[in-house]
Formats: sequence, C-alpha cells, structure tokens
Amino acid sequence: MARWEQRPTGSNWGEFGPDDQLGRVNLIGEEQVLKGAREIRAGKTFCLSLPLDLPGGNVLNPRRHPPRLSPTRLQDTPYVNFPLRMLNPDAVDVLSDDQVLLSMQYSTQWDSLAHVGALFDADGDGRAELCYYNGYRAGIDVIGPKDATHAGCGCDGDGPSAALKLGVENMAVKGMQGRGVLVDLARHFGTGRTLIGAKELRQALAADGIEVERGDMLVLRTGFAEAVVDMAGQPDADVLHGYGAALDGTDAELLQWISDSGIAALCADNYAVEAYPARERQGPRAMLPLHHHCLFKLGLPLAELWYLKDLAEWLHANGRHRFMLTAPPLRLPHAIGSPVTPIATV
Ligand code: UVW
Repeated sequence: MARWEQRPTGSNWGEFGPDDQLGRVNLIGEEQVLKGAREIRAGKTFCLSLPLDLPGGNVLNPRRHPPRLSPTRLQDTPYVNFPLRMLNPDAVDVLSDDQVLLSMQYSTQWDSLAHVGALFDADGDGRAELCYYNGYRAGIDVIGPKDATHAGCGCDGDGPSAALKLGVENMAVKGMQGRGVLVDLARHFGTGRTLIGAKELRQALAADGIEVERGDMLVLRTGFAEAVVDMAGQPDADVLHGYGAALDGTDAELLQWISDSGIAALCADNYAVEAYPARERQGPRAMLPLHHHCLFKLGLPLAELWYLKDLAEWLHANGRHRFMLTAPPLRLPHAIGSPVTPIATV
C-alpha cells in the first residue's frame, strides 16, 4: 500500500511500486548494461574521480571537511608498520591498517535519495510532514541508538539518517553500471557562469547530435572540477562560486525535460549540479529546486564533483558521446551520500 494519500505534483511516486527504494535507477536494467557494453570499442578506461582530498579546505561547504586518515589502534599502539613479533617472537610480518573520518559528500560523490526530502502533506490531512521519495517518512525510523562499539573512535556516534530505507546501499546493490552520455557544456558555453535551462540544454544536444534515451546516465561537464584541480588544494571560493555552467533548477521546462527524458541518473563535475543559490522566487519553495525535483519527486540520484576532462577530450576527438559507466557507491547501510570512483570505458 502506498505511504501517501496524495503525491507531489509532477512526482512518480508509486510508479515503481509502493515499497520502491530505487526510483529512476530501476531503469538501469539488463538492456542498459548491454547498451553500455556495446560502447566499449577501444578498450580504454578513464577514472572520473578527483583525488578525494580535493577540493581542499571547507570553503565550498563549511559542513564538509577533507578526509582524515589515521591508523587503527591495537590497544594503545597505532597499527602502522606494526611488527607481528610484538605478538609472536618468530613473526617477520609488519602490518599497517587505517581508518578515515570522511564527509561522505566532500569530493566526487553520489547523493542518495535520502539526501533531500521536503515538508509535504502526504496524508492529505492538511499537515505537512517530513517526507522523502515515494512517501518514506523521516519520523518512522529516526536516529539510531548510540553505538557502544564506537566509544572513543572520534565520531559522534549519533547513528544514521532519518530516511533509512533510501540509503546509498540500494544503489550499490543495483551496481550503477550502464550507458553514460556526456554533454560537454564547457565546450559550448565556456567557463563563465551560464544558467542552463531547457533551451540551452536542447541547443547543446542538437549541436552535438546527442540523443538521450530512457535509462541513460546523463553526465555534464562544466569545467568546474578541472578548476578545482588547478587550485591544487587551495580553492578560491570567489572564483568557484560563479564558475562554469550550472543547471537552472527554477526552469520548469528543464525539470519537465528531466522527467520526460527517462534518464536514470544525473551527474556533473560541479558542486551541486544546479546553480546554488537558485534564482530568486517568492513564496514557499525549495531552495534547491533541481534536487527537490530529482531526489524527492523522481527518485533520480545526483552525482557531483566528477572529473570529466580526459574523458570529454577523448570522446570529442573520437566523435563520440556515449560510454560504459561503472559507478557503484559504497555499500554502506544507511549512508546518505557516498564517495565514488566512477570508471568510463570506451
Ligand atoms: C548543496 O549542498 C548545495 O548541494 P549538495 O548537498 O547536493 O552537495
């Protein structure tokens, strides 16, 4: 039975079943994997991840910090270059082992469907509740208990997200492997700030003769991640905040294009896929309208800060736009986002 009496206008809640946790990722089926595989003709691979310690600092988002690696500890001893003769006098082995404190969405990443919800009257009783895709409520599976096994490890041990059913592990199990289609917005619009609405996106697709089909993962290059790399760990927020093309989440026609296109995921090399802050509007509204449309209404995952330069240049030089994309997030139960090392094969 559906978790809602009324669903948001323009949403697809219920269309993949009342208990669906994958949204548009359902569209990546066997046929999509085979379509992706048919794009492998040169046998070349491209890593689409930044080094995960970039951008550097926390100027893009003050909540998110660079990863902090440290050795695990055996009693009080750091387990790095650890001689096993400490445990057995005959042992010649030396072992190292580490752990990381990681903001899951710091660098190259996926946003799961648990990332953005909204206040919405799903019961139709006149009271808005905190809802996520397909009507999953935040109030049902709230914060887990403090976990004693984390005592002293340095995390705050507050437990996982409120939208437990929509964690990123669902995408990991599905695999996130299929056909990617790259649109090189940087090539068309340069690296000054351009808002990309339906008109601009259609213009770029037509100029390159690109057809996007149901189940494709759409990948947008804006040049942002390349600027991040050039800044070598010292990001200049003033430059980056207005850098390159960004989707205009306030353009209703663009949102409709996304709904109609059947794409299964929307990936970009910039900070939020869409321009943030969004264009000013009045009245009750989503501050992140593209996130609201994709994650909350359609169950369409977003990906950010992918590194696309080498792939984009190779595809352009070879008159191509499509490739096999393999991008599973971590299978970390209840995580909201995940670092990812996407691989394109051509
Ligand atoms: C913003 O924070 C603006 O976007 P995201 O959380 O998806 O990175």
